[in-house]
Amino acid sequence: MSLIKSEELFSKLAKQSKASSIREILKIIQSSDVISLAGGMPDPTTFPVEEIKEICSQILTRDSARALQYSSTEGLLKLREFLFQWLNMDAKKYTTDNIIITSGSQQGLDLVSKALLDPGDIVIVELPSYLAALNVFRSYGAEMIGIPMDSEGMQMESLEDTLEKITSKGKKVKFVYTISNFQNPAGVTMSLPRRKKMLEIAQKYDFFILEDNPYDKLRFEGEPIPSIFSFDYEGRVINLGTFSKILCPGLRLAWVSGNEEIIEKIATLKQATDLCTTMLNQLIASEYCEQGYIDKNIESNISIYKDKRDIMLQSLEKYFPEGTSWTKPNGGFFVFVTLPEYIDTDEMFSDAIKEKVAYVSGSSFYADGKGKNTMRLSFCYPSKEDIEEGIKRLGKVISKQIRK
Ligand code: PMP
Ligand code: G9A
Repeated sequence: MSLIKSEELFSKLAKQSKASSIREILKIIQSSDVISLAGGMPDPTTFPVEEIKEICSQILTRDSARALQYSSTEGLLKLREFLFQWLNMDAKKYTTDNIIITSGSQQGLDLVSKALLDPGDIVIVELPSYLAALNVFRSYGAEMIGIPMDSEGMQMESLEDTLEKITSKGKKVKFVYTISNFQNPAGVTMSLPRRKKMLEIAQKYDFFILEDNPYDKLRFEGEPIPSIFSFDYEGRVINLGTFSKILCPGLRLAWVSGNEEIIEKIATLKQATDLCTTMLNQLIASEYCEQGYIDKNIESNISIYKDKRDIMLQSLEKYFPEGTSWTKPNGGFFVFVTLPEYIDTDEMFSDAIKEKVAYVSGSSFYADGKGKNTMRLSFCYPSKEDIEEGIKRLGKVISKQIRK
């Protein structure tokens, strides 16, 4: 217990910050026998432990002075060069100066927000959206306006209507935040026409697009769709990518790509946050990629997660009662479930825990506080057996709530 009244001395930013409900759930269910369909944690069997051990030992034998030293704020050039090639960044538009390495995409979200947002600024988000991003925007005092989605992603007519209303009040939007592939939490992918339309709208109303793309390489079927970043020619799109879902999140390695001004500003702001991303981890990832492992790892991840997605969808069909529906993702980690309007998934959570199964209730993902009858289910972490058993238990919990 502390004697100082810390609350009274907290900054406005700290007072308006909110703990992530995912992280809170993780605390509750850690080391218990609850089957967690909650956190979007990668399956640890996808972590290439042996390769990392070997690479780590090579680096520490060969290059320890550099590996254990500070690095540049922008990040290891070799890693940025690899990413430039690997992501097929257009050399007519960009150089490696258009990429900065960050300590996770979560830091990218924070630094972009720090660079662009003043209290009261408007950010447009998808309904629903990644709750830890919403928490960042909220902490910088942003006003968030949500736009509904359907199976093709954010609805562009609704976006335009909202922008007309905002503009007619003499206000402006700073950026639209979108997770264009296998969205967290909805599992939905934005179609190509919508991506093009979003860029057109951004040009018309003059705002940035923040495209967060952690799951794009985890496509189980169908053709990849070009990112909005790839057909932007004005430096209007800021793209976030991460090694968390394709290598391992423990390295805390990600990147932001964008126009030179924004990348330089992010570098300045990052200096105040952590000076630089850890050099050892950057060297590990760089070596791992250079030795040709990353694509093979992604291939094997896809096969593991696809099987788990299939089990989850089959189990939902088998165990969930009539009146429930869910998205069918072609990649990523998440399925989003809609229950009848009268069921509140926040209230139902304690029943689920009694049955030893956890999910994330949907309302945390809705900037407008709605979505009370929805929930996010992750198929990434639990074993296939636990996915089936977890869905069976959850089906029982929901069935008890269904009005006949
Ligand atoms: N954005 C989205 C949409 C995510 O789902 C996540 C992780 N769940 C992140 C950002 C943060 O990822 P990282 O581990 O790179 O910080
Ligand atoms: O907070 C974490 O551990 C990352 C997971 C994100 C998610 O579940 O969306």
